Amino acid sequence: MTTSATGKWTVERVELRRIAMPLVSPFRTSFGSQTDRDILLVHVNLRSDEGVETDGWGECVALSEPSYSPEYVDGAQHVIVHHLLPRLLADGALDAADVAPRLAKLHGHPMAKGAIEMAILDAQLRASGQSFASFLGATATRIPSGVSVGIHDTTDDLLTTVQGYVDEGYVRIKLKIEPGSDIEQVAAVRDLIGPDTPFQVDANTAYRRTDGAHLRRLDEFDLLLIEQPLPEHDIIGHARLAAEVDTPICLDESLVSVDGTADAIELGACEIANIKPGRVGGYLEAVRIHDLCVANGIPVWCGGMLETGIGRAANAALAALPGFTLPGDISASTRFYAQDIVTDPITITDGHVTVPTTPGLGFDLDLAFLDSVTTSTSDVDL
Ligand code: SMG
Ligand code: MG
Repeated sequence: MTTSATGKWTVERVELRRIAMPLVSPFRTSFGSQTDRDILLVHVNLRSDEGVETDGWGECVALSEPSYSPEYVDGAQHVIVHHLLPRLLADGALDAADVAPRLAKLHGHPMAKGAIEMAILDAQLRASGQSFASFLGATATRIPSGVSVGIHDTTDDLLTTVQGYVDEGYVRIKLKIEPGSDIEQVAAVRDLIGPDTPFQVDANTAYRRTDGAHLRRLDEFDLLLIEQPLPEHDIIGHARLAAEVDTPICLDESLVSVDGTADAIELGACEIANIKPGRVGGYLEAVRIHDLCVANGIPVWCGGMLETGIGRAANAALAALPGFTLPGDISASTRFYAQDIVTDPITITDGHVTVPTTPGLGFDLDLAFLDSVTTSTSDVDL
C-alpha cells in the first residue's frame, strides 16, 4: 500500500448529508430489527498547493442507535463537527494517512473517524486517477459474495429467504442467531443448502461464557465459523470458548484496532477475523489488521454494515487483498436497497462481485436520487 496518492491537501469545505434509505425487508439481529437506515455521508472538497481541486465522499457506518457498538449516527455527526474536524484541521494540510494519527488523542468514535478518512481517500485518489484497489495493492479482480440472513419468526420463512439467496447465486450463507433461534434453524438451513455450501453464524454478542456446551452443538453442522458469540470485551471468554468448541471463533465487535487484534490472536480468542473498516477507524487501520492476520495465519473476511454503493465499493476493493480468503458480507445492493445512491451499484454475477477499477473508491453518485433521499445537509464551519 502506498501511504499517500499525491501531496498534501487543504480541506476547503466539508458537507455533512443525512440520507434516509428504507430496507427492502426488515433485518433482525440479536440486538434489534432494522427497517431503514439513517446514514451520514461526509463530502469533502480539497485543494492542493498547486491549485488542484478535488472532492470525495465517505460513508459513516454508525447505526441510528448505539446497539451494534457505542456509536450512533447523531453522535457521529456531533463528534465530527465539534471535535474531530477542529482537531484534524488545526495542523494544516493533510492526506488520508494523517487522519488517524491526528485524531488518536480523541478516544473512540472509530466510525466517525473512518468516515472522514474515507472521504479524503476518495478525493485524493480521484485527483491522482488511481483506483482504491490499485492504491491498496489488491490482487483479485472479482471476489466471492456472501449474504447475511436475519433472524426470522418461523423456520419456514427462513428457508424461503435462504433459498432465494441461493437462487441468486450467493456462495456463502451467514445466519444471525441468538438463544432460542439457533440449533434448530442452523440444522434446517444446513439441510436445505446441503453439505457443500459454505455456512456460518453470527450471534452479535448474544451468548455468555456458560453457553459453551450449548454452542458445541453447532459443531455437527460443519460451519465455517461462529462470529462474535460473547460480549465485545470478553476476550478471555472467547479464548475459552475457542478451546471448548471445534467450530472456529471469529471476532467482529471485539476488534477495534490492530493492537487489540494482536492481543486477541495471542490469547487464542480470534481464530478468524471479520474486518470492518468503520469499526476499526478506517480503511488504513483495516489494512494493518489484514497484514497482522496474514502474518499470524489468521483467515480474514470483510464484514458489512448495510452500506450504500459508496461503502460497498470500497469494501470490495479491500476484500481484494490477498489475505481475504473467506467470502465477505459484500452482497448485491438489492439485498438491502430497492435503489442505490450510486450509478453502478454492486451486483453479483456467478456469485461474485467485480472489484471496482475507476478512480477513487470506485463509485459514481446518482446525484438526483441522492438528493431525493437526502433529509438534511449542512456545511461545517471550518
Ligand atoms: O452489510 O451485508 C451487510 C450486513 C452484514 O450482518 C451484517 N452485519 O454483525 O456483522 C454484523 C452485522 C452488523 C450490522 S447489523 C444491523
Ligand atoms: Mg457480525
